[in-house]
Amino acid sequence: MLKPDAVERGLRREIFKRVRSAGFTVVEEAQIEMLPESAKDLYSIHRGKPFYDGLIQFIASGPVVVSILEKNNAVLDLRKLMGATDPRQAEDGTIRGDLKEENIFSPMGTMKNLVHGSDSIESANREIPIFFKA
Ligand code: 3AN
Repeated sequence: MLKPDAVERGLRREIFKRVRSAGFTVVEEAQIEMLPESAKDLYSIHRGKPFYDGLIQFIASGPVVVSILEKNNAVLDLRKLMGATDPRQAEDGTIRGDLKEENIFSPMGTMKNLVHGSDSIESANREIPIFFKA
């Protein structure tokens, strides 16, 4: 998922170019607006954490681009391409490392890290219907 910061900054082409260059097939791609209920569903594992409310508000604050990507070893390879969760720790050559903003925090204290990727096949199977039910 391209988060609202990536979409707002017009990075859709640039990010999908990197994804395709890394060998992924883009099976589905759609711009949607996440309702707060869907954002809560997506991030249910973070409920109760200090950044949770801000995260939900941030994800529902503007359009996002959701996609289904296919590749051998897709989960790990996409995480490598995205870089560390904290963009300040993301290496050069990664999406988060190369495209981060100077101020990576939203007004609500959420880390603006441009992209989300499923952390396992199980997560992907849970998240895809959340993204594409609309
Ligand atoms: P990832 O997106 O790398 O899988 P998660 O799932 O641990 O990372 O975190 C989900 C999102 O929550 C992050 N992408 C970021 O926007 C936000 N977030 C995570 N940790 C923090 C933090 N310590 N402070 C503020 N926001 C955070």
